[in-house]
Amino acid sequence: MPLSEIEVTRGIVEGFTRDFLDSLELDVAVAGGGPSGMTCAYFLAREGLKVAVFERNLHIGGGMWGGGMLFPRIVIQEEAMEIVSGFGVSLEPFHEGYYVGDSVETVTKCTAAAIDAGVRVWVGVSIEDVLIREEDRVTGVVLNWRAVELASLHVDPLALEAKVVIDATGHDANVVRTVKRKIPGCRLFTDSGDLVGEKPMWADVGESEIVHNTRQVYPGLLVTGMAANAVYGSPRMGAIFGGMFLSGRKSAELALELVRGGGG
Ligand code: 48H
Repeated sequence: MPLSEIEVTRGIVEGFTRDFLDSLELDVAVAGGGPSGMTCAYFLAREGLKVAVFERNLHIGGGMWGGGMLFPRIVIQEEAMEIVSGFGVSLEPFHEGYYVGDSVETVTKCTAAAIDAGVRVWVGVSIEDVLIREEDRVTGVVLNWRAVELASLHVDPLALEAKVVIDATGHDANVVRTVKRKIPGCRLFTDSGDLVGEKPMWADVGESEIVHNTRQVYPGLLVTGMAANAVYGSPRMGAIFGGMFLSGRKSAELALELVRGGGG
């Protein structure tokens, strides 16, 4: 049975439209599809929450692909083994308490596990702003195509609601930065009320602080992964990724509490 071009078009547009409309009211919107965002989304979807990841690149995986200086390997601590092995990734021991994994295998298996758990992933989409309602609470995200952003076209965005928003945008902490910039006098839940900024590399400290830094940083907005260290002023850690998975899981636990407790 031949298939006409307009049938191909119909298949794509109908499928996209149905799924996009179904994403307009989420439990949790995750900005960024790196290790922390994908892990967060995976654990939330496993609990039956409606969760979507919005990634501005056309691919998922964030900083994992490049490993350490383009050597496509990442280092994982024992504490995060359970999560990463749970995605089906095989890890090789190389030092007491530390394992090394292939970055391509880690990205692909972590992505497959998240999608199988029910996470909806949108690529090529930037979170460019947030919705703020109910006396300064983040209640959703404002989206645009990354291509529009890159071309500097004046195209107005669309928006959707989420009970909780997760900033998993890595080093730049883009969502938190947007909230800080757009709300006059905004005080984040940090000691100074400001976004402190990432410190130079110190792997042990960066890794040991990241789970603690994974918190609600503004009502309705949680921060995970490198964005958490950037917001709370902790060091970077190079190509050690265990903390990203542990932080992703912690942000899922916190988001679950907010959504289930009605605090979302
Ligand atoms: C949609 C966006 C937006 C936006 C950015 O950088 P990531 O991999 O982030 P993490 O925190 O999950 O993992 C960090 C890790 O990869 C890393 O960089 C490490 C360990 N560094 C240590 C060191 O010393 O350097 O992923 C963030 C993702 C990326 O894919 C971005 O494209 C995406 O977020 N993103 N997506 N809307 N506004 N901003």
